Amino acid sequence: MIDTAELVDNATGSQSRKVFWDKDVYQLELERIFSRCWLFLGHESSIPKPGDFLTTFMAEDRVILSHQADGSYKAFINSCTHRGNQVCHADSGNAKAFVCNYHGWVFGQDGALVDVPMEARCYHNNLEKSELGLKQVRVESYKGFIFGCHDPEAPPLQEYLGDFCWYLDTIWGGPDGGMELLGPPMKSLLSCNWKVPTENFVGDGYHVGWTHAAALQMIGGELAALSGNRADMPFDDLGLQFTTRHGHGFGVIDNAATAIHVNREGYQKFLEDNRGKVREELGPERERLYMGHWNSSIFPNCSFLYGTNTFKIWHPRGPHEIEVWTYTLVPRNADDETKRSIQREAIRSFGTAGTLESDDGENMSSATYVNQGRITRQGRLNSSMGVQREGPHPVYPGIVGVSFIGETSYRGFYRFWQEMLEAPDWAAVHANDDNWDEMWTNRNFW
Ligand code: UNU
Ligand code: FES
Ligand code: FE
Repeated sequence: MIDTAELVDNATGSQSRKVFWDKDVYQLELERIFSRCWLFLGHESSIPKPGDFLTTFMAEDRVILSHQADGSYKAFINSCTHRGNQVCHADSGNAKAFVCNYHGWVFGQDGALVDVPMEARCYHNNLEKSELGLKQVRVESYKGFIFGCHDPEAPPLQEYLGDFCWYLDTIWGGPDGGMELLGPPMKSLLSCNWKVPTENFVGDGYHVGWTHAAALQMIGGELAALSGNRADMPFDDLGLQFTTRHGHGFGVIDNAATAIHVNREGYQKFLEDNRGKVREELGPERERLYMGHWNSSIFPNCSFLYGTNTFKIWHPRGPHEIEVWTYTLVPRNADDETKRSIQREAIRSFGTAGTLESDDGENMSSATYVNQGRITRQGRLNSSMGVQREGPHPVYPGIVGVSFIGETSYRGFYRFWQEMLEAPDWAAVHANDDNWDEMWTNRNFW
C-alpha cells in the first residue's frame, strides 16, 4: 500500500523521493492521473483537413487523433479490437480508413469497424461490428490545442484548464491571433521520471542561471545577467510565479520573451506591433505577460516556454524513462520567415540536441537515477523556496509567488498531484474546489 500522505508535505514544501522512483507510485499515477486528466494530443494546425490524422500517446497508450468529415476531431485507442495489433503505424497522414496489418479489419476515420475480410463466409453473420469499433477517447480543444481524456466524469477541458485560461488567453488565442504548433515533433528518449522535466518547466527559475550559465553567457542579451547567479542579477525584478487550481502554472521573466533568440528582430517586432492590442483588450497585467518569457507546465505532462517557444510532451515510459516530443509554438499571424526563424531558434536552444536542452537532460537523468540507492531514496526532496512570500493576488488568478526564482508553482503542482492520487473520483476533487488554496496561509501578501 502506498501512503500518499507521506509523499508530499505541502506546509514545508517537500516530497518523498518515491515520487521519482517507486513502481507502485507510477502505477497509481497511470490509474489516477493519466486515466483521469486531460492530456495534450495535438494542434489543429497539424491536421487541418478532413481525413488528416496523427498518432500519439496518452501516457503509454497509443492513440489516433483524426479530423472528421464534419470538421470535428475524434481520438481512439490505436489497437485492433480483433487480436490487439497496433492499427496505424504512421506518425501522421491522410486516410479514408485505417486497415489493420494482421487480418485486415478496416476502421473508419471515426474508429468504427466498417469492414471485415470474408465476414459472411467466416463469421456467418455472428460478428457484432457495431460493438467492435476502436475504443473512443473524449476529445475537446481550447484555442486550437486538442486534448483527450478517458474519464467521462472529468470536467470539460475549459474547466480543467480553469484559472489558467486567463493566462493562456494572452497567447494561445489572444488579440495577436493566437498560436499554432510547427511539427513534426522531434522525438527522443531520456532516462528520467516524467515529473522531473514537468516540475522544471512549471517553476524552476532557480536552475536557469546555474545549469545554463555557459549557454546564457554565449547567447548574451538580458539573461546573461543571470549567468552564474552574478551578484548584479536583478533578483527582485525578475517577474512572478503562478499556480492554479489543477496544478498548471508558470514563471514569467519580464521583458524577456525573445531573450534566448540570437536573431530576434522579426519576432520582437511582431510582439511590439501587437502589445498595444493586448493592453487594450486584456489590460496592462497581461500586456506584461505578453512581453515576458514563460516557463510553464500544463498538468500533468505538457510543458512550453513562451518566447523561446519550445512545446513539449513528456510521455512516460515506466517510472524511470520518458519519450520527449518537441514541437515549436509560433504566432499564427507572423509571416512565414518569422515563423521559420522562431523554429530555428527554438530547435537550437531546446530541440533534442539544443544547447539548453542538453544542459538540462543530464540533471534530469541523474536526479532520477540516484534514487536507485536504497538509503538515498529514503530521503526527501525540498521545494520550500518562497514559502509565505506568495498568496492570492487582486488581479492575477490562482496563487502568485514573488519572483520567477521561487518554488510556488512546484508546490501547486505537487499539491494537485497528491490530490489526484488520493481522490477516488472527480466528485471528490470538486469537493475541494472552494478550499484548494488554503495551504497558502499568507492571504494578504499582495
Ligand atoms: O531552462 C528553462 N526552463 C528556462 C530557460 C526557463 C526560463 C528561461 C530560460
Ligand atoms: Fe538543486 Fe542539486 S542544487 S538539485
Ligand atoms: Fe533548463
